[in-house]
Amino acid sequence: MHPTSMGPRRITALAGGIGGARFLRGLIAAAPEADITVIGNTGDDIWIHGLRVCPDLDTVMYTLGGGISQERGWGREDETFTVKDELAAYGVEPTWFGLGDRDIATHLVRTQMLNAGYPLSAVTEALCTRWETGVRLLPMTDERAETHVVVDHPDGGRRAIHFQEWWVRYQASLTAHAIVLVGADDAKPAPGVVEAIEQADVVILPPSNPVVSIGTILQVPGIRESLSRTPAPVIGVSPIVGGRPVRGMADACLSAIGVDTAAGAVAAHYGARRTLIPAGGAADGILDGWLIDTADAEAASAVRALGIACEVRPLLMTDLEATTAMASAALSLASGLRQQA
Ligand code: FO1
Repeated sequence: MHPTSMGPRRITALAGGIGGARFLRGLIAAAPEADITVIGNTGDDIWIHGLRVCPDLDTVMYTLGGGISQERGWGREDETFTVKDELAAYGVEPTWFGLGDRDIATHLVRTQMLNAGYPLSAVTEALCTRWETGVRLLPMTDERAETHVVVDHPDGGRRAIHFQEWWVRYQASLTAHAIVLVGADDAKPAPGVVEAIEQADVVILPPSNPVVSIGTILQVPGIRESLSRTPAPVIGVSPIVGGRPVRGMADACLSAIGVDTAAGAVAAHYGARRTLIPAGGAADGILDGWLIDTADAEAASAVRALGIACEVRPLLMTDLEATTAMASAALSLASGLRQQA
């Protein structure tokens, strides 16, 4: 820990898509001098029309680079869908996943570089050069590992479909019996990921989907272990406010793994890194601190009883100022814990 007068120098955040990216804008504003590394979820990645699409990496890149579509939260601002319409005119499937014309340029560059043998981490670094995101964006792994969801399929029978088909085509309306990261066993953390976690002054879990974003990153062998080892405080921000997900369909994902859609339940699911309960034995969780919204204040004591420090703060990212306050609260909770250590 080499704290500058203004706080931590090295911050590492695990991030998914839209909620995580929005939080990162506040984190940058709250710690402008810090070096921020973002470990991005790649379980959502998919081959579409021969192009490799990395939705969560692109959402972070576009959001921090100022190119995101504000109303969609994904894809580009000022977007057109001429190619998508032309593909549909040819009757080419899938038509349920729309690639914008500007967005396609990103996927063309990525696909060309991957075909030339560059690892996804090098591709991501190259793409981010244009966007000047202000952070170092690392994929969780350079290997292919994609989230699939086991559903009762409309055509009958139970089968695994790609996360994007479940999320976009079916709007997560099909009951998810299991959510599986296909390829996880052969995946390893991308270059720099373990170091970014173990050499951080603070590790942050933004309010991303705890199952298909944060949970997916934790399934890459070695990443959860790094979180248990790092000397940095690990602080999470609840994605559940007032018993409901702030956006997206985290409730459909949480019920798939038998976790209640509640701020305290998600903290218990992540688990305490160091339990304060003497009889608790060795904790194998990842959290030292947890931010919950004022609407869930009654959950604070149960979270603390798990051995996780808990602060109650407004957690709705209504604007940059609100998000910056959330990030500052996470950083001050971390510095408080470091002083205790
Ligand atoms: N989400 C949709 O609901 N409909 C789409 O057609 C769609 C296309 C799309 C294209 C590129 C991209 O990066 C994201 C896209 N998304 C779309 C969002 C995507 O499903 C989500 O951003 C993540 O996978 C979940 O966080």
